[in-house]
Amino acid sequence: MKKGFAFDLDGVITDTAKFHYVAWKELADSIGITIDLQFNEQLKGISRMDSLERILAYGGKENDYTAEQKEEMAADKNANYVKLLDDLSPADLLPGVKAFLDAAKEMNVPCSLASASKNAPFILKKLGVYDYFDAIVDPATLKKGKPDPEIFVRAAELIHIDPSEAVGFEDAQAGIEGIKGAGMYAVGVEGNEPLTEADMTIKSFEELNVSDLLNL
Ligand code: B16
Ligand code: MG
Repeated sequence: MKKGFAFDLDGVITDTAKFHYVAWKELADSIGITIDLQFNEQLKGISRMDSLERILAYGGKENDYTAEQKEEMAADKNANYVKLLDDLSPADLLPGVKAFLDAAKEMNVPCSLASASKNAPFILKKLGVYDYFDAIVDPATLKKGKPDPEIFVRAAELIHIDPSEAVGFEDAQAGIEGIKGAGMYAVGVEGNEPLTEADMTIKSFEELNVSDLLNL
């Protein structure tokens, strides 16, 4: 029996990866590094600063900037990213997500958010689903990012269940590894790249039923 759900945000609830990509590409271009959509796959689920480090390493510029300059670059990227979120609305929820959250609420199943994004509360409010979450992990309080299981262990703790009693939803390979490392049941939401190690993979939440997941 499962008792609660832990959701990733980007790629699971809404597709913000396309906006992250536009904002990172602009930053990378400004320092002479060319990234493409294939490289962008590596940034999914990875924290803002770790994403910047990966971009710099990709361009062979990992030793070219001070910590302060990197903070500035990350802040510039985020300011651009947040501007791109301006038009985000409930219409940007991925297919089946709203119905799934409605069903979970109806059945009093606690839901927590396990996103690496520091913008997550803002995004959930824009999407009109903030109130569906009983808890949101603050990524600033974590020691390690995905694929470390810490974020998912915390997500279960915050809704007062054991990780083994939770189902986790993720679109990134790093996130699936985190869910499995925490001891949760992993549902992979497949986008462009196939996911390995997930207990179940889906294309969208339209394929899921809350009762079936609770009975796992
Ligand atoms: P922010 P998720 C992740 O969201 C994104 O997939 C990743 O590309 C991004 O760098 C990270 O959030 C941090 O986001 O810059 O908004 O703090 O998939 O963990 O929901
Ligand atoms: Mg994601």
